[in-house]
Amino acid sequence: MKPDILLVEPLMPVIEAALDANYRLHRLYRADDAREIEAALPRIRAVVTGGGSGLSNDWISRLPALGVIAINGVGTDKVDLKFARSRNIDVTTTPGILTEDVADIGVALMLALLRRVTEGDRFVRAGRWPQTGFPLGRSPRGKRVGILGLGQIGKAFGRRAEAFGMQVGYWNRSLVPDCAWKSFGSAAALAAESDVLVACIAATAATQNIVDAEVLRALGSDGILVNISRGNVVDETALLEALNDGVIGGAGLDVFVDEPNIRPAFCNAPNTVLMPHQGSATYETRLAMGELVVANVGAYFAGSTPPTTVN
Ligand code: 8YV
Repeated sequence: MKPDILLVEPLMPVIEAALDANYRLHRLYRADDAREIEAALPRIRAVVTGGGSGLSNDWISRLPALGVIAINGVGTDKVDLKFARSRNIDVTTTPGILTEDVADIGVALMLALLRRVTEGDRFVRAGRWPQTGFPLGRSPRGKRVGILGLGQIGKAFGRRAEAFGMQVGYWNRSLVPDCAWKSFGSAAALAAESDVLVACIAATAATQNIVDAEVLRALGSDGILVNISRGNVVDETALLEALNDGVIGGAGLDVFVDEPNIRPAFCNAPNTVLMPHQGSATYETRLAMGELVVANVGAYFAGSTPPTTVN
């Protein structure tokens, strides 16, 4: 009999087919599978989930046979790694693969705001072009970009920013060796010297709400915030206030605290570009991520340590 796997989020059909070939898949996102899943809980040995969904300790506790949680992503903030280890559960991620695509979405959000791309789209569609002029945008050239969290994604964003003629600065938990970009002592100090502040930082207890009212004030009324990490690194209440009161100039957000049920106020906030968490969502990257998920799960069932175990 095929081993049982719980799938928390849908994957690309070709990846689900690869899993289907070797395992009995139980799809948590399909309401009509709920009763069948309940009956299968004691047999489930692997969970495949997304970085944004993770797996709660309550769920882990309901799965006595669980041996591996394969995350289709790099964020481990939604899985308690220590708790998983204490139950001898491997947790795996898909490192390296999505770096460039996530940085690209950050650039897309930045340019959309500086060059008023989504605003222009709405303007043309509304038939306003023949009637009135469209406001000038702003050039990225010569502007200062501040990267909050200089890991792989932060560095990839910095390389892109340099190609646009921007000056790059960063704040990171620790000094980054062999990095020519200017390091700042705090998020607020970085924001004060940035025209565009880009959150690329991993979500941990220490980074929750790191972009708070003080950081937003330091960014200033022409400043733009881009968030491509996790919603909870930004204090969303402070951000909505800052947008509505003109404390900052705009925000490009790919991630939110309560995805996919974002605060409705974001839809009416001025100068905002919103994306439904699409950083890694390209055909090429999701395929490569899915293949690594399949390899990790396969290694676990073959009795070896999955290649990209993080705990
Ligand atoms: C994915 C992510 O959107 O890597 C992560 O942590 O959040 C994203 O790459 C997600 O994992 C797919 O649900």
